[in-house]
Amino acid sequence: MTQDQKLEKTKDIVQSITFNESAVDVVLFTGCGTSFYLAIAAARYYQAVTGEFAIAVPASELFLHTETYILKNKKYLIIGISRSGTTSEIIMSLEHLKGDEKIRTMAVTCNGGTPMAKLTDELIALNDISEKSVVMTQSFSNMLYALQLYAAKISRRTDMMEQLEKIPALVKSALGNGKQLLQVTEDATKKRFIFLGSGAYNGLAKEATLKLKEMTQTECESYSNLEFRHGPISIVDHETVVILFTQNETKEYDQALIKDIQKLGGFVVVIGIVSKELQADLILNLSNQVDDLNRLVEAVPYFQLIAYQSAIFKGCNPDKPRNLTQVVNL
Ligand code: F1P
Repeated sequence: MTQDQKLEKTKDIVQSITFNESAVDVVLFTGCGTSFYLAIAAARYYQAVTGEFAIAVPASELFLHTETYILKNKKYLIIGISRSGTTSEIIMSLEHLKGDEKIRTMAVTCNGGTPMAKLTDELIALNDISEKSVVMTQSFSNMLYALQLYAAKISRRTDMMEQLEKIPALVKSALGNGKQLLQVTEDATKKRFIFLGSGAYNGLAKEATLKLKEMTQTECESYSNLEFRHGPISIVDHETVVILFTQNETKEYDQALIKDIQKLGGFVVVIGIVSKELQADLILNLSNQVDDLNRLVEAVPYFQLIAYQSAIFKGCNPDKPRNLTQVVNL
């Protein structure tokens, strides 16, 4: 609930760093779990803002299937993301790629003194973020925000930077909007949760399922919005809640999809800028002060609150998921 204050600090940290701007062919974002889902959102944002090719790869894949992702004749910037900076797969990937002169590396972490930070050429260290919970919440929003600021900064997109500067205040008000979600999180008849998001929001949809799984052990799924029609829609019934991130480019298609889901008995929650024509069971309107790409972090508290409120309602400890530790090591 205090993540807006940390976002202010994150903004200052990124703005104070002088980054290496030498050209590469590919920017590859990597991490595990929450940090991998963050990589998906960050890569899509980075490519849209800088115009440079960006991809996201799970850290385990990077050392297990290196040739599947790394081409020998191309230059890479590998951006490793990890709250702890000690997760095995991220360390193994960075160690595996170290010494290749066509690869430069950067770490984004909440602990600047860890092995990952020491392995990379550049570092964004958000040392103020010290989450006690096993589950990543403000570390996710802050590391994603840091990478958005980074992309806007190195591409000199002052238009993007001006919008990003509004995010801490917008996140503060989003954090105060949790009450509206209680009709979903305190309704025991709602048993199945699906999160839909496309483009950069696909990373958010994936992270939303992870939050709900970790905090409540509920089985849930995520898809790119229109992919949902190609099979998964067959599971929708009266016990299903679909949480859909809408954007300017998708709104027309989203409206039709929402109607189809409702016809099958599903309850639809929409998060985003919603036009008058768009109808859903619950609408969480984001601010129109910034565009879809820049308001990614403003959308984060809503799905974190869905998971948190559901955990409290079900009597689960949201900070200590079953079968999970703060750092996962092989
Ligand atoms: C990532 C991660 C999280 C998970 C749990 C354990 O760690 O696997 O996705 O929710 O907190 O750690 P990190 O590499 O970002 O520290």
